[in-house]
Amino acid sequence: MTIQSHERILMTGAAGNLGREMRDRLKANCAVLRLSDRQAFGEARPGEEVQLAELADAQAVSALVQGVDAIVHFGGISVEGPFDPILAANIVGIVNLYEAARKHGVRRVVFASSNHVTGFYRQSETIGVDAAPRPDGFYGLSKAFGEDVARFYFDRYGIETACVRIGSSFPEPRDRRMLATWMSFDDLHRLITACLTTPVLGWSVIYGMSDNAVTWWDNTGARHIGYKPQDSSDVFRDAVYARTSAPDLADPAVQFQGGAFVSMGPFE
Ligand code: 15L
Repeated sequence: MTIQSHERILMTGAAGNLGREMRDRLKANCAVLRLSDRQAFGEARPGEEVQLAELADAQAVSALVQGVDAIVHFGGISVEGPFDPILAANIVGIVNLYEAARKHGVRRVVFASSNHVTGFYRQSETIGVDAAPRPDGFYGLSKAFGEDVARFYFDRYGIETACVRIGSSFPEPRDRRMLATWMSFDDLHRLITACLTTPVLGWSVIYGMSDNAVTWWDNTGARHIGYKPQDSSDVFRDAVYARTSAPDLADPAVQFQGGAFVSMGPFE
């Protein structure tokens, strides 16, 4: 059962892959779900508000955050690419979001961080939630910055954040790497619900993954969040092996946890 813990939750990135999946699920967590993205994505449905905003626009973000009591932040750029758009949406954007949260008294944020914060750890390693960042590109760097911004706003202003280092949240694992990194949409919603409802969140890091037999991440240090995955990539394993070839161990995408992201770019 999902606990309706909040009156009004803001979800940014509502038109993105995960935003679209979480839209209906998150309605169980609040009386009103405020949805935002940078471009129009349709009308509000019952129980929703729609408010568009560019994350780099501080005034628009302030108006967006006014009146909500928690934020689920999926907005911004979610893949590796050139620095300038990442600077605007993920770096300026995250500061704008926390400044708005401070001004309007928002107490809790669920930040969609990414496994690319630690993408340069090896696939033969298991790391915990306290592993030092080893970003694998501009995107991973921007998420590491976002985690630091969240930590500063907790230390200075007491705004609690879960930095969810999401693995690969797709309908099913697309390749052998994702057997380790996969998280079902329902588990993502369970994890967000846990972050929104645990009594004391503080500033926390947790890896967003299902209960996969092969894993590179140990969430033991985030047990206070109370996330219990109920799905597993294991049911897809035979099919994934059947349609993919054996990994080339000399390929950086196979050596490092970030997969193909570790060798994207340079972009000019
Ligand atoms: C991410 O952070 C991306 O948003 C997503 O599209 C996937 O590429 C995922 O990481 C992954 O590492 O599989």
